Formats: sequence, structure tokens, C-alpha cells
Amino acid sequence: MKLYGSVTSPFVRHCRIALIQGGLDWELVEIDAAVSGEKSPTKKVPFLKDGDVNLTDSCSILKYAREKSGNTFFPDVQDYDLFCMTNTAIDASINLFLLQNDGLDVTQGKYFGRQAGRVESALDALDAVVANSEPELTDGVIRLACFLEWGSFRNRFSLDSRPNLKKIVDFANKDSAFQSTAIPQ
Ligand SMILES: N[C@@H](CCC(=O)N[C@@H](CS)C(=O)NCC(=O)O)C(=O)O
Repeated sequence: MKLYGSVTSPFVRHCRIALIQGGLDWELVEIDAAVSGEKSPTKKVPFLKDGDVNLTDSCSILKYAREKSGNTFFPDVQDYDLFCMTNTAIDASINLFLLQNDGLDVTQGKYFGRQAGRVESALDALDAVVANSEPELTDGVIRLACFLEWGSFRNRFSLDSRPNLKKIVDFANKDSAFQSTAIPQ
């Protein structure tokens, strides 16, 4: 099967990790925004092709990879909520990043402010959510760690006042699939 995406995307990275962990037969086809704009109806990465199966979102790709390798997809609702909250924060953060790259001043405007505030309040909440749990490399935690490393790579936010999130990054980095998909510096 072919996974289309970039090596910087946190969404693509999570899919790569699940495909590696599942021992599945797959390859990454690296594409840029021009190609995803042409080949995906959402104009986003990742997307996946496996014979007749065409998937257009990291969530469906993850479900496919986990189940194809004999695992369950989100047996725990709290872990699923961690995943969902992280996705909301990633969407807001990437949106601001891309608009800024297009030359927009994202410090102006009510909705830009709301998006920026959403990232910060979600990070605080995520720090609190993982504070009391024994670290386990669930899909919620993997998604969170992919986001945090992307945010550091792109200088989107600071983890200085979020010690539990720092611990999650250190914990994820003990895993070989997480390590082998690190964003090239
Ligand atoms: N809900 C999608 C989000 C994917 C996404 O936002 N991908 C980013 C790259 S990290 C993208 O392709 N953005 C291009 C754009 O917004 O035009 C998923 O989970 O796959």
C-alpha cells in the first residue's frame, strides 16, 4: 500500500508509526502541496491507496492500519478524547502556520486570536490530562507526541510551563517507530 504525504506532517507521521508497528507492507510517497492539491479531494496529506481502498484522512488510515494488523482502534474513550483534542489543536496551529507563511498577519483579527488561544488552552489542558497517567504509547499519546515535536520544529509554542508534555515527548522518543520517523532537522 502507498501512503502519500510529507515527512514533516504530524498526521502523516502518526500513520507511518502505525504502519511500521503493524509490520504492514507499505511505502511512503513523498509529495508536496501542489500534488496533494491535485490528487486528494481534501487537498491535504496524508492519503492512502491500497488496491481498491482509498482513504483521505489520517483517522481512517489509522483505523485501517490498526485493524489490518489485528489491533483494536481506540478501545478507551479517554484516549480517544486525548486524540480528538490534540487534532483540534493541530488543525488550529497548522492553519495559523500556513496563513502566516502566506504573509498574513495572524496577530490581528478576532478569529486568528481565537485560533491562537485555542492552541494555548488545549496545550494547558493536554498537560493536565497526561499529568496523572502512567505513560503508555496509545494512539492518543502518539498523536500528542507527533504534534509536540512538530510544534517545536516549527517554533509554534513553548513547553516550558508544561512539564508533563515534555515528559510525553521523552517517553515517545524511547520507541523505535517514533524515533525512526523523526522530522529531519
Ligand atoms: N484531518 C486531516 C488533516 C490533515 C492536514 O491538515 N494535513 C496538513 C499537513 S500537516 C495539510 O495537508 N495541509 C494542507 C492544507 O491545509 O492546504 C487528517 O487527519 O488527515
